[in-house]
Amino acid sequence: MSGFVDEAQLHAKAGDGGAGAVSFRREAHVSRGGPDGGDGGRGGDVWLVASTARSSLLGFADHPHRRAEDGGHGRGKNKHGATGADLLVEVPVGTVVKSKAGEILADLAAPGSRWLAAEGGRPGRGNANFLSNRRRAPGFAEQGEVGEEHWYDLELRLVADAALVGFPNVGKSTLIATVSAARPKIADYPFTTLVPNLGVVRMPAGAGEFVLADVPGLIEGAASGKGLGHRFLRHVERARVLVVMVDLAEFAPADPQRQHDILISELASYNPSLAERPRVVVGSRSDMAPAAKDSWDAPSVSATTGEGITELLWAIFAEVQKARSEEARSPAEEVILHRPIAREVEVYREPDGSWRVGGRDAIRAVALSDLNDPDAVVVAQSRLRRLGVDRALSRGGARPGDVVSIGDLSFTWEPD
Ligand SMILES: Nc1nc2c(ncn2[C@@H]2O[C@H](COP(=O)(O)OP(=O)(O)OP(=O)(O)O)[C@@H](O)[C@H]2O)c(=O)[nH]1
Ligand SMILES: [Mg+2]
Repeated sequence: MSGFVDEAQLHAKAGDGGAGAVSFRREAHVSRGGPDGGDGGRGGDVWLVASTARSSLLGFADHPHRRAEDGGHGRGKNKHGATGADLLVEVPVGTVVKSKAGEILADLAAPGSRWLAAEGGRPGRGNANFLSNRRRAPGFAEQGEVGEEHWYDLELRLVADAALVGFPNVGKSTLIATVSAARPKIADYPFTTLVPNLGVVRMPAGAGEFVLADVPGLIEGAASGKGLGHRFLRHVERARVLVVMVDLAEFAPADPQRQHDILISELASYNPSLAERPRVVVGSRSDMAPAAKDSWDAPSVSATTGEGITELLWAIFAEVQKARSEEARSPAEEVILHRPIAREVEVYREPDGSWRVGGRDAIRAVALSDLNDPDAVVVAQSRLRRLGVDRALSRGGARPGDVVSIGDLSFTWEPD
């Protein structure tokens, strides 16, 4: 239980692309043969994968760093560097990925959902690629691109078929312990349960199964932060069915109907759609309240005597099945994907009158190049032209002679 962690940070670092090689063939009679420097290998990606084998974000608590393998460098004789292996990072189903600014980037709600957290660097090309009629002995190759690197906030929102909601001490944990293999702590005081518990309930005769969540008790004001419930309401958000449990015991803090009304209004003020969620209402600890039970017309259970339990499970299961078949008709949304840098070329005017070119492909064209080698700069510039940088600059109003910066490269613009 203490191993449950539902918030963590992740630092994803993709592998760097390997550098291309500068090499020339050695031949018996020629002092310097043709270029034969091989390309580097691509850097590995970091992917997040939703897995049912993980139940919390504990693994990230003290170890947030995940790094994929770098690509190998190219070598002579046209040998290419090895591709860096991708790193698959398993996270629990229901993990939400947020940027440091709090924006939701991905929602890994289904088992097997994948999301690219950091893209591996592109490989550098070896000098064998730069042979041309004019350039017989290219003395340069490309650098590998540095792999992406990002910090994220991870947040787990449990995915259960049904969630038990009720005041503290009404018998939620006792119920889940009775009907599943879950073994939460049970005691006769409020807020015994401090973290959500999940249990799998198997229906008789192979009818099917469903996942039931026991979340910490809610009290009036929970939606605005009272008690413990607030932190855990997000685990209720994804449940297909809510099981609203009210205490029928004689000394319960409020009568059953009032408990019910408070619970529904707290759920609704946390997230209005929760009030519309299919729900099953049940009274608990019926053995402790024969008198109150008479005025209660919804179903009731006693975990102690077993009364009403089977009927309750069938009622929950029926709602779960209904919700599942509706979902099958309208499949859930795709994983939300966010790209931090536009792929297209973008041109901005700096306050000093110079120009800055943005956009991932343009920045890449420059990042791959060895800017100390004049030949390599020529290659980078022709690639920029192909990407439409010249066109974008003239459309933006740049004039020949203006200073243009792209990544680390600054030059005087002379369109041909
Ligand atoms: N007599 C009787 N006692 C019950 C029944 N169900 C639970 N209890 C007792 O009620 C007390 C509270 O039960 P829990 O299951 O811990 O209640 P909870 O709703 O999980 O409480 P929190 O985790 O604090 O929100 C314990 O002492 C249980 O033994 C029942 O059906 N009959
Ligand atoms: Mg409990």
